[in-house]
Formats: sequence, structure tokens, C-alpha cells
Amino acid sequence: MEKDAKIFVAGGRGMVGSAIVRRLQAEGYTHVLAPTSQELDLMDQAATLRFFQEERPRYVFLAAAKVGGIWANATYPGEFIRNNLMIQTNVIEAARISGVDKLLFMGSSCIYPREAPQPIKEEYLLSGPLEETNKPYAVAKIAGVIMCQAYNRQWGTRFVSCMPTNLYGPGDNYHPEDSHVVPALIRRFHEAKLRGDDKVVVWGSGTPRRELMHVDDLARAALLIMERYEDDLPINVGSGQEVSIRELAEMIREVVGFPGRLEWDRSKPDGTPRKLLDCSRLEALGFRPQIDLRQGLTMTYQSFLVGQGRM
Ligand code: GFB
Repeated sequence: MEKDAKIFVAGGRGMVGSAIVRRLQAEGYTHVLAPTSQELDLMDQAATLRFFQEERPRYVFLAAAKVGGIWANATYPGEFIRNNLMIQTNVIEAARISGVDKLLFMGSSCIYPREAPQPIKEEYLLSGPLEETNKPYAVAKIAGVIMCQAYNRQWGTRFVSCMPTNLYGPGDNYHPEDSHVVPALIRRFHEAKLRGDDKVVVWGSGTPRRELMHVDDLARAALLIMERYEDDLPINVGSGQEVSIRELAEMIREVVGFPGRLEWDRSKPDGTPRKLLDCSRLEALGFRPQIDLRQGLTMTYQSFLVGQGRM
């Protein structure tokens, strides 16, 4: 990517997109477009195409999506499949029509089969049944990956996909039910500390394992992939830092400084037992994550305290 090339970050105001925008600016890219959803509604096909034809971006990071934690996925399945199919189809098609040089589509590690062997290789995509709690989201993301591959075959585009692991960091959604586990627990422990509660409720059994990555590490990987990755097969983006939900909750309890105990609400779903990514392909590009989990959680709690979280 040339430093003065026009780069469009779709979803540039969300947690992932804004991390990519920060990274691009830090690396000296001067022409980064990141309109708000009020300025450009990516669910609107005509408006999306108009934007591409007027702006003519050369590179596109497709980080716009409807995302949420396990509870949100189970509660709004129609929105998860509809919004994601619409957004990604509108952007990918407008990118093709307007002749974008290269596009990076953000998938997700939850699109792999629920019982995939661990660590999960890119080749395992579509090799078995999906996890039920996020199937509509996963099917939409799988459609995005296949769409990029199909466009490359039929129209010679350079549309690549990456599969990030569970992400956290500044600018996350701190909604009490709809959020992912890290922001949910940061907020719950913080509020319990302020109230002087003696316990905090954590969902599920605590036994599922998750690989967690700070979004600034993902942003570094995304730029590298845009620069160096040309394969049709999606590329995994993980941190190698895998913990059980129990270990994670304990770590967040310590970071927040809540002195009480944890109580497990087993009526809430556990979701996938494990989804550790094999990141050999990314390592071969020279990528190493830089932010350790405890350090990343501490930084995230600090950003929550200064009000960066959308409450
Ligand atoms: O972050 P999370 O919602 O994502 O949940 P998934 C991870 C694990 O944390 C689950 C447990 O086992 C939850 O039961 N957990 C414990 C909690 N307490 C809480 C809590 O207060 N809130 C939440 N949210 N979880 C999502 C997918 O699955 O991962 C999406 O549904 C997406 O599609 C995303 O792929 C990365 O890893 O289970």
C-alpha cells in the first residue's frame, strides 16, 4: 500500500475498524476514509455503491459487521444474518464494480466447525457442523469468505479474508447482556466493586477456553495481511494466549481490583468448548503478537475508566 493511497475502512468507528484506522495513521497513511454509519449506511446498497464510485478507494478493510457476544447472537439471530449478509455483499460488490485493488474481509474464528481439531487450521472451514449459538452469524461470515473466493475466480479481484480470534480492547461494547465476555466482566466487576458487593455472577460453567487477542495486535496483523497475503484461503489471526473462562474471570477480577468471589450461572450458555487457532500462515508472514493478555486487560480497563466504552 502506498502511503498516499486512498484506503476505506468500512466499520472504521467500531472497535476493530478504529484500531485499524489508528494503526494506518501511526504508520503514516495519509488518506484514510472512515465515515460514520450516519454518514454512510452500508446496509443501503445504492448509497454504498455511490460512495465507492465517488471516492474510488484503492484498498478496503471490511470491518463493518453486526457483532455481539453469545447472548446477543442467540437473541437477535435474524439481525446477525441479515445485517452481515447485506453489509458485506454491498461492500464487496461495490468494491468489484469500482475496481478496488485489494480488499480484506474480516471473518471470525467462530465460523469453523464446533468440533474442529485444535489448533484449528484454515483448511477445516466447512468440514463439519457449526456451533448452534452463533450459526446465523457464522453462516453470514462464511458467505463472505466464499464470496471473496468466487469473485477472485470469476472477476480476477484480490479479495482476501482473515479469521480473527476473540478480540477485546478500547472502544468495545459494554452492554450488560449483548457484549462479549471481556467487556461484560470488566463492567460487572467494576460496578460490583463500586457497590461493595461480595460476589459477581459469571455465565456458564467456566470451563470453555478462549484465545484472546488485543485489537491493536489484530490491527497490526490486518495491515501485514493487506500488504503481503494473496492466497484464496482465509488466514487465521490469533494470539496463542488461551485461557479458560474461569482463569479469564479471575484475571479480570484482579485487574479491576474486586475483592469478592465469583458465582457461576449455569443457566447461561457455554458455547463452543474451545477454538484455538493455528496461526502458522500468519507467523510465516513474520507476525508476532505484542500485547500480553494481562497487560491488554489492564490497558482496556483503563480505557473503560476514562469513558471510551460505549455504555
Ligand atoms: O465472549 P462470548 O460472548 O463469545 O463468550 P463466544 C465467551 C464465553 O464467556 C462463553 C462466557 O462461554 C460465555 O458463557 N461468559 C461468562 C460470558 N460470563 C459472560 C458474560 O457476562 N458475557 C458474555 N458474553 N459471556 C461469540 C460468538 O462467541 O464470539 C460470536 O457468539 C463471535 O459470533 C464472538 O464469533 C467472537 O466466543 O462464546
